[in-house]
Amino acid sequence: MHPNKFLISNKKIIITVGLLVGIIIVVIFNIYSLSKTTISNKSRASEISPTINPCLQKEKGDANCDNFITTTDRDIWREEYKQGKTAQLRADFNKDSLVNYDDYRVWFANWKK
Ligand SMILES: [Ca+2]
Ligand SMILES: [Ca+2]
Repeated sequence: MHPNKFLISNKKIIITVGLLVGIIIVVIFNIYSLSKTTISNKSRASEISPTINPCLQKEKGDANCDNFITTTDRDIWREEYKQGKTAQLRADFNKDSLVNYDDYRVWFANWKK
């Protein structure tokens, strides 16, 4: 092998290795930033979820907290009205710690027939 040829092929090897190292660094950086993004999205979701009120429509008559005011909510009201003081107060729409006809009126006013 001619000494010049050896030098050229040596340079090629150095350039190739340099490129490979560069590519590996870029790939590792991308994987790292991707995993960081995923983790921050996850933690952001867990930060938000406790602040979401699961029962936004309760004061309008949504006893089962499904965000719809339906006859199911009226049935819950009826059950709790019968139970009296032992009721869970899921149907206490006006938040006076009683389930009575005031709550029924709240439900009826917001019920989409
Ligand atoms: Ca409901
Ligand atoms: Ca009430």
